[in-house]
Amino acid sequence: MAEQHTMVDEAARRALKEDLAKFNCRVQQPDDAPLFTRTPQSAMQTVHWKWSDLKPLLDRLGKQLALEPGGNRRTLRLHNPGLPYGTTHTFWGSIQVILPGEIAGNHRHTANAFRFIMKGGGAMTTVNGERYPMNEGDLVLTPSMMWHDHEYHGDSPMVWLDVLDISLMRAMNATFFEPAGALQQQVDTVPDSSWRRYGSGLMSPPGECPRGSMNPLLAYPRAIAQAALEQAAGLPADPFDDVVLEYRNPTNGGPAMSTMGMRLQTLRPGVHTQARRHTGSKLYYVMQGRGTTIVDGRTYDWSAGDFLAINPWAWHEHLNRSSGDAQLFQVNDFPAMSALGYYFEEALTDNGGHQKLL
Ligand code: GTQ
Ligand code: FE2
Repeated sequence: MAEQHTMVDEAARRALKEDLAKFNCRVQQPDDAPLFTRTPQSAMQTVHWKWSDLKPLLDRLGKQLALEPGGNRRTLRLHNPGLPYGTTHTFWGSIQVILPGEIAGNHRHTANAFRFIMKGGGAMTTVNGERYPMNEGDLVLTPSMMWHDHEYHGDSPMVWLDVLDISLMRAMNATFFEPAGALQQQVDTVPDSSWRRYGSGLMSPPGECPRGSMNPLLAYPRAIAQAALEQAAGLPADPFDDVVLEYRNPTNGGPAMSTMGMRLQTLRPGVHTQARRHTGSKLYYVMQGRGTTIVDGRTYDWSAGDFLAINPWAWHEHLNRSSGDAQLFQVNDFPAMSALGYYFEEALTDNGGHQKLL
């Protein structure tokens, strides 16, 4: 009886399809995918990029690709083979190669961007008139719609990680891009004022009222991040990440950017973290050391210079296999997920149970 009812319903649904389509309406069809999945399903794949593969490719890009006039960028995109574009379904991670004497011209766009310097140093980036040096381990932000250009006068090619929330911006149909008339911006009289005002993270000039939830700080130098991480090593270990810190907006304690979260972590020798899964995606960059991340039962053995992208709701845990500290830089889309109320996480317990954390 129930079966017969289902067949009648299926026939009715198919019969309605064309009539409804005339009015731009439809009902769920028998062969449509279900409206919901019980847990997050993603086309994104876990991907491991090895520095030993990336290095020769970056050298080739530097030798063979020109920086087009008008300020284009020379970038190697970390492409996820499960997706039409992007490193994860929300952001693009790319490695930018800049050669001595080059200027990556001024422009602005809706996508939020940041640079994390991988190797070398000496380049300068100017963001809305503020000029910051970019050296290994530094993080420099280019929030949405801020003008930015880069300039480099070192003696060998320099590379940094660029991350932009392009896929999220596209999903929201909010793409704007504006090239500037001039190749470079005028630099302010005080070239690094956001850093001078807010860079200590502890104190800032009285009476100033930063604009809403916007982060007024554009640069997070390595020395301060490393000192903070060393201080944090004195805290009880984080069961999932050992020692981990978030780059924050110093004026309100929120994430440094509105859509993307950045973290720095140390895995001490011998550490094997507890497994966890969460909504949202992330990309790790291995700054130092050697270890293994187990993602949904598959092992990824990484060492310095490697990248690892982790898809939503995948179980993952980390092991440090080096005799010294391993250090990872991470970008995720948790601030965007949290702002929408879509961030959830679960821990795997010792007896194989799942414990809801958030
Ligand atoms: O440096 O401004 O990797 O606009 C992609 C788009 C870098 C940049 C990228 C960009 C930039
Ligand atoms: Fe840009």
